Amino acid sequence: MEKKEVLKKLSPSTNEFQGIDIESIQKSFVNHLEYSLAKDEYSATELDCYKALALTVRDRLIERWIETQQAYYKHNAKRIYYLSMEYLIGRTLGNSLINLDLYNVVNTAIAELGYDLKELRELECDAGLGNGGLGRLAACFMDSMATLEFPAYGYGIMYEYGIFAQQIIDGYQIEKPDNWLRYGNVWKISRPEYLYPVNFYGKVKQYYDSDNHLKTEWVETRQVMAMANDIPIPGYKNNTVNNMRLWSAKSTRDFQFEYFNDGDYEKAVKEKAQSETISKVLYPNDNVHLGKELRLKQEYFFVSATLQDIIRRYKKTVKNGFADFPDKVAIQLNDTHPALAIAELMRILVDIEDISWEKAWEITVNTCAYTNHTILSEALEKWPVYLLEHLLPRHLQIIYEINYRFLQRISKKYSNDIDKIRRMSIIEEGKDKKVRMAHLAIIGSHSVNGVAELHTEILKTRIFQDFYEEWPDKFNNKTNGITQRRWLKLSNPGLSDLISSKIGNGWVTDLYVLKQIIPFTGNPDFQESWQKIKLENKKRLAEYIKINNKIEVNCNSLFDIHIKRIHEYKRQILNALHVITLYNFIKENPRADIVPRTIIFAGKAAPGYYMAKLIIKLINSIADVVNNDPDIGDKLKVVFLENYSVSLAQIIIPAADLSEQISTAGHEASGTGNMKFALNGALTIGTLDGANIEILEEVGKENIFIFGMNASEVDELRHHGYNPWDFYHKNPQLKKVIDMINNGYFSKTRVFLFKPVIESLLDLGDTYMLLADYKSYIDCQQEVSKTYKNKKKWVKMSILNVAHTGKFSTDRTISEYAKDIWNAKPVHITIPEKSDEK
Ligand code: D6G
Repeated sequence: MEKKEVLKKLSPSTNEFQGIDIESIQKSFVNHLEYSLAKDEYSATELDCYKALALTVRDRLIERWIETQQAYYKHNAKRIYYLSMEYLIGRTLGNSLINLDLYNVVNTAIAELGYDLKELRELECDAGLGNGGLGRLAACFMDSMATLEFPAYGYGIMYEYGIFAQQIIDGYQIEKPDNWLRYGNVWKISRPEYLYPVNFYGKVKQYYDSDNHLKTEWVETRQVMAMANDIPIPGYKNNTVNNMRLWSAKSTRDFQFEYFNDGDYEKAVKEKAQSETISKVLYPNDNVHLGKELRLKQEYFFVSATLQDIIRRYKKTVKNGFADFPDKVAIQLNDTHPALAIAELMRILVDIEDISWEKAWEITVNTCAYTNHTILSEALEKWPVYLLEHLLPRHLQIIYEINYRFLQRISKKYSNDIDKIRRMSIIEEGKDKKVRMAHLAIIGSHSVNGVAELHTEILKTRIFQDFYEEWPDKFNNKTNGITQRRWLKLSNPGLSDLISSKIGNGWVTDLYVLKQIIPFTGNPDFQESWQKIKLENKKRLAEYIKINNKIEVNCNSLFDIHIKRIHEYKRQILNALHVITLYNFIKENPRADIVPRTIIFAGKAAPGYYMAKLIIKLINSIADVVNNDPDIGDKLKVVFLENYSVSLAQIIIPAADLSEQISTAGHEASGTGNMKFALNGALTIGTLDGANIEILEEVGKENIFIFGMNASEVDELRHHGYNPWDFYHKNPQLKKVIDMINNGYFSKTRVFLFKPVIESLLDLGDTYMLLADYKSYIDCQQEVSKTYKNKKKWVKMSILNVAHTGKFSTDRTISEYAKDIWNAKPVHITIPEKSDEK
């Protein structure tokens, strides 16, 4: 018998998969404790027990994973490749237990051994390989692609340090490195056999071969190796386990030897360390392009390794060239961060595979698709030409060629309309010439999508208007979503169970099923259970706040929550102005019957974003004054929770009464936090921005609190000259609030501390128009309080919000991508039946 056949015959999964009963789980657990971790009942720590449990679950993932990967080959399926620089995964154990339908069994099995599953789950580090919405979206997409049985792969970077851990010291953010792999990570399986060289620098050599064909080679490069690390991604109760492959940078043996041979040991070690810095750290910036060389290296490193892996896999099944490539491969670019894939695919096809430019271009465009995530100009990637020339000289040539051919077409069509040509060119002219990555992505893709209806409209009519006119069919909308497996079933078991007790479990794989709770909206028992669950969730959060912030909060107060990255356009300052307005009102009207509120903030600021860090300090300073003022008592509390993360969000969101989604209209592409809150029964106070508009459409205007200018009104006011001083002088309440900050009411020992905040609002033009929306926001907040007093009305609104969140599942989003962009078909995975005689 051949070696392979022997292996197959003996493979546990050929015979029978690992048991999923209590006894088998317990057996695996103790086996792992002993054989994988070398521990006994005396030496096993809690962390060992978490690991043994995670390994027990991992075994069950791996057998399904292998089955899944083999099935994709058997079906010769079209693969979907999701390329993303960020995956904000959070913890994996709980989610895997839910998706493998093992939660209850494992809970019991572990309890019988004397352990508490909830406690063990807490020992897992969050995988924080992302900044915010974009990375979390990628993680939700992975879950939905597996649940919908799509042959999908996530590709990215295995950062050794994820998003920094945030500490709040004296009200200020302090960043600490996130050394998340320190104690190893059970879910990460390193694959040193999948090792690809990635080239940098060097020069381009061109020559004519014996057939007089012009050949191009990229030579004298420096190499770094990319090593694969795989993380299994299970679908919900369907045996599919997809792969997420994240690359680590490793030095090549070659160049170390060079120095070793020269006897320069120190240099050899230094060079090794240097080349491995590529995958060391995630850039902690959300919605901003910094233009650092190392970041460009990261982008190319990940794109190059990924394309080599995709092509290796393609060649395993297709032997007759690349014509079928777009029928077998779909590449989705999550923002422009992986847009170099377009130039790299062209390089591979033309320079290495010897395919003509025209054919290679057709293949590339038909394979790639681009998702835009932002219209903020500071976030749009533009790489200096000199940097590309230095780091990736061949790619720059290719980009020039793509641009030349494109501009030829445009000039012919629009009879040399210079302005149009300048606007559409991939190259931005000027003192420092730059490559506009979004233009490269649009020109090199067959699909360009925005992430919410308003955002897509803005792409079509404003920032990419010329391209939309050229290719109206390329542009489409794919409203973002969230996975209900993590964001309801796992994080809010109380509400999940209540819902399922009435309408069954169908909502877990079809979120529209939640509509079936509508008939229970007016049912007093159902309402009472609903309120009780919310209260329990609030108590859990209150406990967390007590432990971490040493603040006692009133669980009967309205939990008003603003959690997301700290950014001026997200307008945490506007919320702070409301806090001070409330504070003043309580001071001035001590006897007024007000609705008590606990206003909770959380979020990280980019370490180099001065204003965002000052906003954190401002919130904490306001909290100090408010929380310690005896006139205020428990009518108002302000809490800033440190180190916002996926796991913390899972505690905060189920406890929310009110969700703050208050960005300046036209600035937040979609938002996904807004969806998580609605799914957990919080009501939204929001502007007509991003997906808030679609939440409004779904839940109805009577079940949401909308305020402020819409996107066109924002544009119009800007266009006609916005003067924040007018609003300041017109509104005494607002003036008082601003003056208090300005005069050091919240910074008594450093009176001028918050001057820059006030300057930005008054002297520097109030870019995000907080003052213009202030009155409308305050009025709307009053409406919120009034409504909250009517408990019956509030609970009905809460139930109706949940009932109407069906649209916001990533299952819907992914089905649309698969149909409209990828033309992908699901593959159903079956596993060997359990034999009875055993
Ligand atoms: C499974 C099936 C096997 C495949 C391997 C790796 O073991 O045929 O080679 O996964 O998958 P690829 O990365 O080669 O697709």
